[in-house]
Amino acid sequence: MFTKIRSYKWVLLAPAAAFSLAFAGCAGDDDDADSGDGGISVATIGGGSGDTSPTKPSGGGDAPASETITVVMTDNKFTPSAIKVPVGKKITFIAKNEGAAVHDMKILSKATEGKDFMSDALVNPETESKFTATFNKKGTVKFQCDYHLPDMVGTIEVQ
Ligand SMILES: [Cu+2]
Repeated sequence: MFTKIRSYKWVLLAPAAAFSLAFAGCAGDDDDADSGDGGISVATIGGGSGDTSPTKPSGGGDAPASETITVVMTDNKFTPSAIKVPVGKKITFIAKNEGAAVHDMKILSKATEGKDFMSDALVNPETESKFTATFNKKGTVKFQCDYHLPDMVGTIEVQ
C-alpha cells in the first residue's frame, strides 16, 4: 500500500521533470541551470489569469441602454446646436434654461417619427424640462425654440 502511493507520486513528477530538463536543453547550451527553470512559463500563467479582471469595470452596467443629452438654452440660442444621436436609442433630453427669457425645445420629427418630441411648452429661466425621444430613421432633424425663430434653432443628426 505504502509503496504504491510513493510510486504513484513518481509517475506524476516524472513527466514534469523530463519536460523541464528538455526545455533547459533547448533554451541554452551553457547556463541551462539558470534559464531552464527561469520563470518563463510561470510568468505567462500569472499574466493570463490577470487578464480577466479588466473586463469587469469596462462592462459598464446599463449605461448603453439610454443616453442623456443636456441642451442649454440661453438668449437666444441652443448649446449645443448640432447634436448627433444613434438611431434607435432612447435619448433623454434635458432642456435647461440658463437665459433670462422663456424658451422651449421642439424637435420637428413628425415627418420621420410620426410626432414631434418636445420639452414643456414654457421652460422658465433657471429651470429645466426633461423629455425622451427615440429616433428610428437616420437623417437630420431640426429643432427649435418656438419663441425665438429664426435665431434659436439646431439640428440633430441621427446616425
Ligand atoms: Cu427661445
